[in-house]
Amino acid sequence: MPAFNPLHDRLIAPLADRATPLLHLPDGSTVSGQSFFRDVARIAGALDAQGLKPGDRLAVQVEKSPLALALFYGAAMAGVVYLPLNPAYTPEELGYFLENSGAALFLADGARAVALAPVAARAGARLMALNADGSGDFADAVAAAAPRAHPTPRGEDDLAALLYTSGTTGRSKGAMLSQRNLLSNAEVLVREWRFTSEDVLLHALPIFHTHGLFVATNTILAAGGSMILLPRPDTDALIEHLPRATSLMGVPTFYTRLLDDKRLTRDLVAHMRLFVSGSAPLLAETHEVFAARTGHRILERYGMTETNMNSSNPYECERRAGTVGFALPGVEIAITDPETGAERPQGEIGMIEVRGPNVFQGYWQMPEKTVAELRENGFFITGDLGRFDDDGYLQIVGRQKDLIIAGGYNIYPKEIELVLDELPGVKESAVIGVPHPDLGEAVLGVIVPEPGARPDAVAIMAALAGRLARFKQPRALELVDALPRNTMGKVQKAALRERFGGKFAG
Ligand code: MCA
Ligand code: AMP
Repeated sequence: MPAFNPLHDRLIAPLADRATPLLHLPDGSTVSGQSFFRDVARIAGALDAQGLKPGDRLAVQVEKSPLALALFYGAAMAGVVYLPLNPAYTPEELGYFLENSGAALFLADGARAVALAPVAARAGARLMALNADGSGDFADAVAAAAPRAHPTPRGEDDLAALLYTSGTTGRSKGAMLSQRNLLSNAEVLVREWRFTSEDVLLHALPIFHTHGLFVATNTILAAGGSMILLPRPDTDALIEHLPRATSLMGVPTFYTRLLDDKRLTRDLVAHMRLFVSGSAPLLAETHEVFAARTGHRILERYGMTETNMNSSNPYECERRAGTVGFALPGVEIAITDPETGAERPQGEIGMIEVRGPNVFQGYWQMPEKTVAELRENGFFITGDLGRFDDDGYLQIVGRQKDLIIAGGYNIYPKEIELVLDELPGVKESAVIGVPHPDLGEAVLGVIVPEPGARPDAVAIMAALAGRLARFKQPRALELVDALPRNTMGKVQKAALRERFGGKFAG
């Protein structure tokens, strides 16, 4: 029998009569599958009551909580497209997402209502409050709503989520993810990573990105497991709750922070089944030191917002440090010549391209960008450079796209350069990522002052603060007389990275 609404039928419906805990909260309380299901059905009812129709966009900028997690599934049940946003975004940044997506409803913390109301009004989105403590007019609407008895019928190709990912021009692009994109990936990860109903995932990631929302949560729901839901990625809390978990998914910063803590011992994690790392490169050294200290080899995998998970180290065989393993079942990975697109022989470095049921449907209302990155034959051009080693393990060796990944957050230099260049006393700027002991990479702003000007670093940082989310703001600024350029006039960022690479050396 064809599924009515695949995400609902596979991930949500099984919770309806599950009396056991789905979520374990830090205060010792739990949320049963049934209770989560009721919230999901009521959220779907509240979206109906607010007049949202299938295909409408629901934008959400709220703190992590059980109800916040249920929002995605309520939207899926109602056929509404879910657009999660980092609570760190400024009103200016949010304005773009709301306008570009044409969101019908925007949920945010009531404390920000004054700053956000004009932004929402300009975009034509209705603003409602959902606060971290579970209060707010949307929370009231959920409490009062008649729970949905049935999901809105959806097909596999219908959109479930719109996740914005920044572009090289500084304009973010909305990656359209279908029901199939998300569900196929969750099913594959359950099998490849051996998740079962016995699993308890320690969930400390944010839930506005693919990693925390889809990879972690959809996989646990598909496996019938449970999660310890931590509001923040706090190392003390990780250490406190690890003994009750079977598995952890994190960005490399989770692992370097754990290693910096003496309480991380073999005994503490002896019972653990699986540690997964992704979203940014895990240094081979971190992998080895973690293995020596704990006896666990971290399983590194590779994904993207546009593609969900592409490749993974094997569960049973060798997990090779410095590699992201093999293509997941159903996913094809090709290494191509970045200029011609022709496939390159085994062992050679080239562009990583990906095809499969995990690959997105294109960029929201940006057909020209979709055509530039998603080939007609279905391969997506990732912008990552890689090679297969002699045993077929995929190594990511660099990025062709100008992107910084700090603590697992993607930061596009162009977006910061555009803001810096507007500031008084700044002639031009270049933003680069340099090695950072905690975040992997950190943002460094290199500034060429106007002739005779001496821009003040404190004033520049203050000017950025209102405009860019904190995680995008440079950790340091350097003044230079001129930017190094090649004969074509292009800024040579590699030369800048070489010059300033030791800035944050630990
Ligand atoms: C926080 N800050 C950051 C970051 N996080 N700055 C740069 N990069 C960051 N990632 C800022 C804070 O605003 C704060 O500024 C200061 O740094 C110190 O914050 P701290 O308390 O250390 O931060 P934290 O709350 O402990 O978080 C650090 C973190 C976190 C654990 C690395 O950023 C995190 O959870 N990252 C995971 C991101 C993620 O889920 N990525 C997946 C994307 P101040 O003190 O000045 O106010 S999905 C993806 O990439 C694909 C699909 C994939 O493959 O998974
Ligand atoms: P995003 O599209 O924001 O989800 O970020 C995806 C990017 O993160 C990829 O294109 C890679 O550059 C990077 N990435 C994800 N996982 C890994 C990994 N295991 N190793 C290296 N880079 C990774």
